[in-house]
Amino acid sequence: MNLSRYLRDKRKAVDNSLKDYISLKKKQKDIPKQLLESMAYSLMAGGKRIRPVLCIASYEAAGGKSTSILPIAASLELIHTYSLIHDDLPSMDNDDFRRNRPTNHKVFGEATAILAGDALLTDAFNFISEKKADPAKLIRVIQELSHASGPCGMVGGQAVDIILEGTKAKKKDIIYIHTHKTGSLIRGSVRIGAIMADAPAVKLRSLTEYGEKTGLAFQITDDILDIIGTKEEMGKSTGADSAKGKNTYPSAFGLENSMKIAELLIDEALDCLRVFDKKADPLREIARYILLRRN
Ligand code: GRG
Repeated sequence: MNLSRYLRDKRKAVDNSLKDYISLKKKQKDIPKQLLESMAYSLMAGGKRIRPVLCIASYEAAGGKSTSILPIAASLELIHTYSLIHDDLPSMDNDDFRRNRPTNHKVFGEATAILAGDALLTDAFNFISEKKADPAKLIRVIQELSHASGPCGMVGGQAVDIILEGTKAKKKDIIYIHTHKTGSLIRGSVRIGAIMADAPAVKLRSLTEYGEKTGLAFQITDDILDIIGTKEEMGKSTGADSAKGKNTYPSAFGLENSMKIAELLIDEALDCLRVFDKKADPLREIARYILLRRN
């Protein structure tokens, strides 16, 4: 299969769904103009759309056939974009540059940036609830997404990351940070695709493990790219982790070892897919791409 074509097509489909979302918001006259501009500024700033693409690929691997997964997949990008806006705030990572443009608070001010993040977070659930599908299944999806992004997931990981910044964290804490801050939403994206496709329990388990392993590998490669990548490739400032005293895989395990750990995780992720047929090829290729990515 041709991964570049697959990624391009799925990203386009996700972008169209996000454009529809923004158009719908523009028709809702009671949303303050500046708030909506701030939401759209970050949401439509590009980005790899890797979480929605993983959700779609998992849906297809589990036998899902239509494009009906799209609004649900796109809702993952609303959550992810909110997390980036908040992560960049002065009280968090204090970053000036993201997705090749000034960060949201640099353009709209801190208060509006916080509110734009809040709006995207809450609207993600609204977006899902509007979908015409089996209500019981949608409730499962909402549970997955709130678990993945809330205090047991992404927010929990971010909290420990911030609390331990500037200290030498134990390896187990770094693993907690990475599996929660980044891994949880990636795991959730894969699981949501599988749930929407009615995957049987054994396949859901394999896909969950695939999501856990690729999710951790994704954050390890992010840490590595912060050292070896360039600002142009990453669309954000690099070298920031060590300047801020962040606890990263390279800081705890060394750069070369971190690369080896990421490779091992990807091998294991591929192994989780052995019971799947060709329909899981996009998931296989995305796992390999995580190791080779430059942004
Ligand atoms: C609750 C106040 C409050 C804040 C939450 C949870 C959180 C803030 C932030 C954590 C999420 C975070 C920024 C994790 C880092 C993960 C990461 C690798 C981000 C970059 O993702 P990519 O590479 O980015 O997918 P693009 O731009 O391609 O979408």
